Amino acid sequence: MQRRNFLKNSSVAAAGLISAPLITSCANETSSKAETTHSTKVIRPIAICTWNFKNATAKAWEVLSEGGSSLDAVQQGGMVEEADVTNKTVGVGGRPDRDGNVTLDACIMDKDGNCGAVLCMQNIASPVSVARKVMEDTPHVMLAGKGAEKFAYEKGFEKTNLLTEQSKKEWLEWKKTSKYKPIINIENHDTIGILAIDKNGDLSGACTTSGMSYKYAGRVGDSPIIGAGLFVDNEIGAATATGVGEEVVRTVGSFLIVELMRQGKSPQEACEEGVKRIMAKNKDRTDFQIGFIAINKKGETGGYCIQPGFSYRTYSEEGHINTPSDSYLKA
Ligand code: SD4
Repeated sequence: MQRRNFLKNSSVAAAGLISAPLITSCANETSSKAETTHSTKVIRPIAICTWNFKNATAKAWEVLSEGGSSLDAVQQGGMVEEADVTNKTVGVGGRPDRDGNVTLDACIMDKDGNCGAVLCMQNIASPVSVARKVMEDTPHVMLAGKGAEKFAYEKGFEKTNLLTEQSKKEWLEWKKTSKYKPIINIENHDTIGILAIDKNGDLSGACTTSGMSYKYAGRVGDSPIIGAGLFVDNEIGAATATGVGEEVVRTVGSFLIVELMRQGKSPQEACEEGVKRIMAKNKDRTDFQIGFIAINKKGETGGYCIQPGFSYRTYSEEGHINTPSDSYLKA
């Protein structure tokens, strides 16, 4: 997957509000049927994820197309990225914190509003799967740190070294020049948030990440926080976020997107409005990135980002589609 250096975009001048064109282009990679798509198209079952996680949506679609539940689809899609050592922001191979420890955040939410999350968990390869166990096997929603890890072992998860040689090398390089300050979005990051609607029309979502690269030890972003990094309301729709978690937490971003859909906005309009609200509170800043994706009960999808370069991926009977999202800041 291509890394995105959003800092390179930091010189981009704020262009003011964009007059909200809906998604206009996409590249269909496996099917000749779908050459274009737009956010008002009704398609389900469907899986949608942040960025360009092709293998994750393919896995989710495999589950959905065999009649599986959206919950299984989002978990299994998320697990694909967690296991991919070349993805430096999720699961095994994720970048460590400033002390060299890989700490993972994840959450999952189902059609009935059940949810589970793990925060700042070490040594476990699939935090989204532990989050599901928290949801299903405990009366709690969130387990953090050592407690989450202990719970995972109790549930049969194996201890795994998450820091690859490559990630360690990059971290040691980074330390040579780092000022050791919590500068927001100093490094690239590409969390997976994944949403699905199954053949019964039921929605689920998951979000999994190693969080901001080289973060302070103990830092937790939006990704495992229900309402911030992910929200599902089976009557309305679902949303998930990627980018600087602090800003998403401040605005309870994913909940906001779902509520905007409840008020009648399309997924695309809701994502745009969410991003614009965040920018309204950060008028002078062009140096950070947040993207939302959303799906509504009908199966319409949308995505929007502060910075250029964001895309989201869907997989449905129309095939595998990567849709570049419009951005608040135009290059
Ligand atoms: C976080 N939102 O920990 C996550 C990071 C992310 O793409 O989305 N990276 O703040």
